[in-house]
Order: sequence, then C-alpha cells, then structure tokens
Amino acid sequence: MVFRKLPGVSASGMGLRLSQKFMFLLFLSGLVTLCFGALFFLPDSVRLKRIFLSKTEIQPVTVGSDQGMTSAKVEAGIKLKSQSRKPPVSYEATEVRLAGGKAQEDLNLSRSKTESASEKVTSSNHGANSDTFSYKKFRRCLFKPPLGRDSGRPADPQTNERREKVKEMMKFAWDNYKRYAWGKNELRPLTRNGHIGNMFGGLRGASVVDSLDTLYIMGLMDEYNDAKEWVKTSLDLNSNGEASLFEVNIRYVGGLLSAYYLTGEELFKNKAVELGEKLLPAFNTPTGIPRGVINLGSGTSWSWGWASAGSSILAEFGTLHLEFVHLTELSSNPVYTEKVMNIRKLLNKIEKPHGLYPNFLSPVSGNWVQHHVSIGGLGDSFYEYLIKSYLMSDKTDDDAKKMYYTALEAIEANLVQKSPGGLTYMAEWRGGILDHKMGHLACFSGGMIGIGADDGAAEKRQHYLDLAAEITHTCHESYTRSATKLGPEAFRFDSGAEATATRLSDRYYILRPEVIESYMYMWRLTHDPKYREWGWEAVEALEQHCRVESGFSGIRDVYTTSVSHDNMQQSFFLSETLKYLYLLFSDDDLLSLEDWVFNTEAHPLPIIRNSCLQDDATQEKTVSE
Ligand code: DMJ
Repeated sequence: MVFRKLPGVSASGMGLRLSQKFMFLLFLSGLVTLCFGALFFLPDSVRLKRIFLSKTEIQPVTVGSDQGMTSAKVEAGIKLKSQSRKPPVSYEATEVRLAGGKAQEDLNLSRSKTESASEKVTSSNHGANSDTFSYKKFRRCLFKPPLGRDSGRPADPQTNERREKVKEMMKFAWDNYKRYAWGKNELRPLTRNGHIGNMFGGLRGASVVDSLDTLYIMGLMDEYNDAKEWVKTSLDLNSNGEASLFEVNIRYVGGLLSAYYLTGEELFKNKAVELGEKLLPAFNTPTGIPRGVINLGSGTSWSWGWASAGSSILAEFGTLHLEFVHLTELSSNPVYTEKVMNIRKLLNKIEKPHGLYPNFLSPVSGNWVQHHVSIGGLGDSFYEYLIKSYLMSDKTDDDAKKMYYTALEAIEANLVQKSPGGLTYMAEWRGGILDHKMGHLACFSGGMIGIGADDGAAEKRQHYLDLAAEITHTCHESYTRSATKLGPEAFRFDSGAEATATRLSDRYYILRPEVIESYMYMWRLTHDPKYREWGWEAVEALEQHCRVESGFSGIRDVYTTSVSHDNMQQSFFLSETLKYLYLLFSDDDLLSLEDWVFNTEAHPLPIIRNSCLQDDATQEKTVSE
C-alpha cells in the first residue's frame, strides 16, 4: 500500500515552524539524556540497567596507586563518590546467625537478585605453574621443619597423654565420618548419615578437605592417605551450585593450600588453583568488592538475600587475602593478589565512622550500608586477616599493619568494655549504641591481639598482651559459668548477666573452636600453664557432652547437663577445634609461628620470605640437590 501525502501538511515538519521544530528536538534530546542518565541511579539489580550499560560502563575508575601497592592495578572500582558524605546511620536489626560471616547451618540462599557477574575468566594459564614455584626452595626458606622435632611430641608425660587423647578424638570423629558420611560434607552422628547443605555450591567432601592437614600433623597417615585418594579421585570442582565465596575459600582453598605446603603433593596445588580460578567472577562488580554467593559453574554471583540492599559482608570479602596471595604465589598469576589488594585499597580509603569498619558494604557504590560493627560474626576474620597478612608477608605489608593497629585502636576506644564484675569484653556497636553482648566467634580475638602484640608500638606490647589475656579469661569464664563447661553462642553483660547467655536462642554450642584457639595462641606466647589446663577442661567437656556413639555433636543448651544434641559434626571441629587442641599440647616447633600463619579455618599457610625465595644462593642449593 502507498501512503499519499496529505494536502497542506509537510511530511517532514508536520506543519511546524523552524523554531518550534528546534524546541521540540531540544525537548526530545533532553528527555532521552534524562532517561539514559537515570539508568545510572537505578539499583544494580534492575535488568534494564544491565541491558543498557555494558560492564565497562558500569565499571571502574582505578583507585590510585599511592598506597605503595605495586601490582595493585585496580581492575574494578568506582570512584568513591561519597567519601565525604556521611553514610546512613540507620541500623536494621537483622539478627543473622552467622559464623564469621556465614550462616551456621543451611544458609538460606534466597538472594537479592543483583548483577550477574558471569564474565568468564579467560585463559587456562591461571593453573598452577610448577615452573616458577619450587617446593624444595620453599622448604629451604622455612626456619624449622613444619612438624618440628619428633613431630612436636612434648617431653612431659601428662601433656603427651593429653595430646594422645586429642588424637584419639580426631580418629574417632574421622572414622565415623568415613563410615557414615564418606564424601558428603559433614557427618550427622545421631542419624548416622551425611549432610550436604548448600554452602559449598555442590562441592562435596568439606570434612575431607578440612581434615587433610590435621590428619597429617597428627601422623594419622592411613587416614590422610584415604583423604588424599578421595581428593584425587572424587573431588569434582565442576559443580554448578551456588556457593558461599567465603566458605569455599577458607575451607576448600585454604585446606588444599595447606595440604600442598605440608606435603608437596602437586595434586593439592593444582586443585587449589583450579578452584581459585572459579571464584574470580565474584569480583566482577563495579567496585571489585565481591558478592557473597557465586555459582561455581556459570560464575554468576549474588549478594545474600538477608544482606540489606544487596550488600557484601566485611568478614566475607575481608577474609580472602591470605589464600589469594598464596594462589598468586603458586600460579604466578597476579590476578588473585590484585583482587584482594583492590579490596584492601577501597577499605583503606573509605571514610570510617569513628575509625570503625561497619559490617555491610555495597559492592556497587562502595559505601557502607549499615552501621553495625562487630568483632564477632559478620566482622571477625577481617581484622584477623589484616594482622595475619602483615605477618605472612614476612612483616613487609605495612598497609595491613597500619590498618590493623588503627582498627584496633578504634575498637579499644569504642567497643572494649569492663563489666561490673571486672571482665573485659568486646561489645557490639549499632550506629553508636553499644550492645553489651559478645559472641563465641569474637573469642578468637584474644589470640589475634596476642599474636599482634609484638609488632605495634613497643610501649604497647605489654598492653596488648594484657588485653589478649583478659579477653581470653572472659571467654574462659563463659565456659566455666555453664553447667556443661562449654560456652554459649553468645553471652551478655547487661541486666545483671556476666558472661552468660540470657536468651534461649543463644545457649547452643556447635563445636566451635574460637575459645580454644585463643588458649593455643596464649599458651605459645606466655607458656602460662593455665591455658593448657583450660584446654583440658574443654576436652573433658567435649568428651562428656558432645561425644556420641558415632561421632561428636553440637548441643542445644550449654546450661543443662541433660543435653540435647544437634546431630551435626561440623567440619571445622576437625579442622580447627581438634587441631588447636593438639597444638596446645604439642611443643611449639610443630607448625612454628615463626614460619606459619593459620587461616581462619586453622589451615596453616607459610610466611612468604621473598628475601630468601629470591636469593640466588638458595636457588643454587636447590638446583644442585
Ligand atoms: C569457622 O568456619 C571459621 O573459624 C570462621 O572464621 C568462623 N567460624 C567458624 C567456626 O566457628
């Protein structure tokens, strides 16, 4: 059909005058610009935005390299537009039961649908590069053999007996896992079956990977060999599920790295790097702050559904540094270190309320989302990784050191409290208001402050050692004040309470390690025998209340001796609780703190001695071997 021109109406101008046409066009272009510009202000989750703005458009401005981070070419990171703007002070009192930034059991993966970050990491050269990393050379750079003299066996017969008891507990926990839950993530010791859960995105065998190093240092070699064989034949990294970036990193990547450094088995290195590569897409956000959940198959990532406004969690994105630096070390691929240095850089630059780091940060804007600060769940291991990054760098990472001590000063000024009964504790901070509660998770801080004491200002050394001892004492009190002599998930210092849980929902104990972890560090730092005694009290309580016929189980209420079990043998019980107990009753040269730092899942990672590793003499010695 042919359209004919209507008489008297020009086809082009519909009869409008030139000035009217101009005004119309101006209006039209203004409208288009406005609509397009508005896309930038839409939440990241809006599909329209993803369609119209390509990755490069919503991405980066590099954060300058003025902090001395040589290779920290920041790939992603928006300009911190609102650095001078006060972040919102509202706190949404979401009580999320977290274990160091993770939900304690089956995490609800319902998510706030946010940007897909499925951009695939290209190239296969992220694989471990055995040409550049020499295991022999690394071993030469250690001050002591990893297992020490006589595998750390203590001369004192009673201590040795206690150590043997802990080894027996490990064997018992392992044997039952193997018998009833082999290849699953965790053992359900009452029902005698396996638990898979949804934290690991379809990965299996969390208890196997978490146990490798513990079995090895305890000399449980048949068990270690079974575990190694399982990793070789059955650890399938091509899973397609939704995983917690944090959990996969601390348990799987950390466990595999430790197993490699202790044994030299290439298998573990290759698996660690292969898995590390699968985690990289989580960092494809406008700021480079990773999201909490990642589909290991597609690389798509999300924020946790419970994390307000699509935020990422401090203890999650702040607990990647140690493992990622080692992934670069082993693969010679700088990308891992670049990713975590970018996080560091953003956190260093952003304005902090009273010098404190709130627990929720938007991976899109790079701003804090809420003002909840905690040394326990949601915040904990971020602080731990600052001081350990410094120690692991052979004390060369000065930014980490500075950030740690500045944060600790802010914590002392704002969170550290003394109870009427004289107990020192770390309160939580909610937009300036103190919540006089301390979580079991926060009890790791005794050990952390202890290992950092030597490197702050010289005159503060004793002060930090005292603070570490006081916190550890308080956490021990939370154990002694219960009927079972095990500590609750959280204890309070208000309404007349002193280191006791006041809420029914806080009374459980799920085989967590943090209190024992602090005993172990304080023992190594002071050799005060009380720490070994306290550790032994914990062993007796675990045996009495948590040991069941087919493994160990958490309990629902530490204040009653007619215990109700939760039917779960957490993988961190094998990785952390039993390992720290074993180290507590061993000589100090078993995994000497001069050579090793422990990741937050108690997997030992070696201090990187670049001065030695790059020394030609060491090279020659190695080659001529
Ligand atoms: C472990 O998975 C790690 O220690 C993590 O940092 C938080 N806590 C659990 C055990 O309690």
